[in-house]
Amino acid sequence: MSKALNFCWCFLVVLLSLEAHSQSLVIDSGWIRLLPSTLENTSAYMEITNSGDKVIEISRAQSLIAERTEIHRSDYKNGLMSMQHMKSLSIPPQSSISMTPGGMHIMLIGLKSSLEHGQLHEVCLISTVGDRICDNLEVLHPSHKSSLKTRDH
Ligand SMILES: [Cu+2]
Repeated sequence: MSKALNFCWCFLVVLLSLEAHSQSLVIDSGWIRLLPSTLENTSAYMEITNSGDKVIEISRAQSLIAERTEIHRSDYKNGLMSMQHMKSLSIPPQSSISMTPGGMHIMLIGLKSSLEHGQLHEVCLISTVGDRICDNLEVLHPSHKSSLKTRDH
């Protein structure tokens, strides 16, 4: 029992020190889109806020549930949607960037196992200076997400 408690404390200390390191970046309202299990890719959405006074450049995303995790932007051209891999994403000081369906998203490529509604999976963002911010995102059916949104606001 006390061993488990010690482990928890260690974990908390590690979490707190990570938090202090990248304090000015916050992830909110994150979720992972639930798609039919036959599909190997899906995307994640979130709101990223930079509350600091310097631009933060995010260079990549990470998740253990996919073979590759990339930051993408959707583009409509001639009525067709395509996706572009963004090499980096700048977040100006005192501002937020929203990743939403049809816009920017985190692409989870090659899911290692099928996702289920309600699961939580960690997704991390890594800045060009090596800061790392992570959040547990809930796997949601897109229609659940829209009902959540109306509940939140
Ligand atoms: Cu994509």
